[in-house]
Amino acid sequence: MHIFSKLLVSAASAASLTAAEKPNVLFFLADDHQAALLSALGNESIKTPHLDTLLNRGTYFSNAHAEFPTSAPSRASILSGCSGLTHGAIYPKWTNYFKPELVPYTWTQTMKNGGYETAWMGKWNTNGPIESFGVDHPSCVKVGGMGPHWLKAKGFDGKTYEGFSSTVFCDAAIRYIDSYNAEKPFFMTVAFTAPHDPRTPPKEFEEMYKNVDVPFPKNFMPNHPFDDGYTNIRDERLLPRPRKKDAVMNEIRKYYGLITQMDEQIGRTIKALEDKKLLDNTIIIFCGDHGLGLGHHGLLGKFNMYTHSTQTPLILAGPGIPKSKKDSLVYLHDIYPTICEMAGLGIPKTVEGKSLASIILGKEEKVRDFIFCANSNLQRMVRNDRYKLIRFYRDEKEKKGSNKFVLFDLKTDPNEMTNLIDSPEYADIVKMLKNELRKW
Ligand SMILES: [Ca+2]
Repeated sequence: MHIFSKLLVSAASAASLTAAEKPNVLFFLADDHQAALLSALGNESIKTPHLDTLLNRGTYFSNAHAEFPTSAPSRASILSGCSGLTHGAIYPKWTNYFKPELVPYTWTQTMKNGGYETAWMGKWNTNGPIESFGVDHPSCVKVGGMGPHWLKAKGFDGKTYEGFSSTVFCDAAIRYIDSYNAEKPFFMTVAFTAPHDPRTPPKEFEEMYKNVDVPFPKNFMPNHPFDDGYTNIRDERLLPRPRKKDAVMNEIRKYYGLITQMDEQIGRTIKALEDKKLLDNTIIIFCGDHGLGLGHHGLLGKFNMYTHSTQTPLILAGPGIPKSKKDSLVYLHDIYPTICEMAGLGIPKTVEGKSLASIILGKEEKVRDFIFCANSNLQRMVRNDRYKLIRFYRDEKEKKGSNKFVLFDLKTDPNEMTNLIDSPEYADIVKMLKNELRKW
């Protein structure tokens, strides 16, 4: 019987998992990875062979949401298993930092307490020193939100490593795997800074897409149709307005280059696991911290409530995880409790996310009926399995944003182009969704 299957038979068997039986966990966290953007998900222009392989042997969640689709709040949610309204790290409001009282109950600390050796490579964008989050082995950690991809980083061995971000981080992961002594199971995170801008992939990967006719967003607009409150945020100023097709295509090509380069490093890391005969007992997770707009709705960033930005591909593969596609409504902060259940660890009471283990095993179809997302004080969203309501706010003090509601039918209009808010036949749906949003 697979470890995971055995684990779910009863609480007693979960508790009886020995250190040798516990699965290792390898978490690949990409930075700004757009919803559904993998070759295996139907985009024939992008090359993601290693992520495709992972997807084809695991469970893919097609509706995985970042509640606050920007790096710091999303990563704080992933680490704490909590809503941004609880952990507080919402830029530019709420507390602006990760609440210290949650630090003892973070994912990394919980895994360490449960007998795991914990390692972290790459981006650390959470308030507080990484060691205080129960990370035993921080290596080539890049503190902060963003920066050049060509970087220098200090390895766990004290040496300085230099190169392209995703390569440096995965080299550190491979060094860890090569020296791993299997006394304890490991929980390793490789937190990329790709495919976040600056969109400067290594030359080979830029050349790869130079003459490729990449798919142009179906919901491209030269400008967002109204002031959404984030018109002048940094991401949105990366190209002039109105957006021009050629310039947008160029951004998309370089974004693809960053993803393919990252995919190659993910492949090297998985190969290192295989060589060490650890692959069969390792759960591998992949997701972005949220998505991104690249010409979609006239946008270039993630500060919005559209699918391309609030959602990111989420894949889990490994022992006992069947090949499957799930459309259930999930949050990225569900991953932490899911892994706790799969590893036979207790889920701390502070965790607000829900374990997806029952969905993965086909025992349940959903763990919730609604998803809520937000960006600071200017945007709120609620959706169910079909309809999405977005509430835009006007900040009179800052003179930005619009006082406006938008409703989309995600089934008939997956590109979110037709606002149904004023159609009388949707009045009951609007009322119901507004009521849910009020309760949130
Ligand atoms: Ca990000």
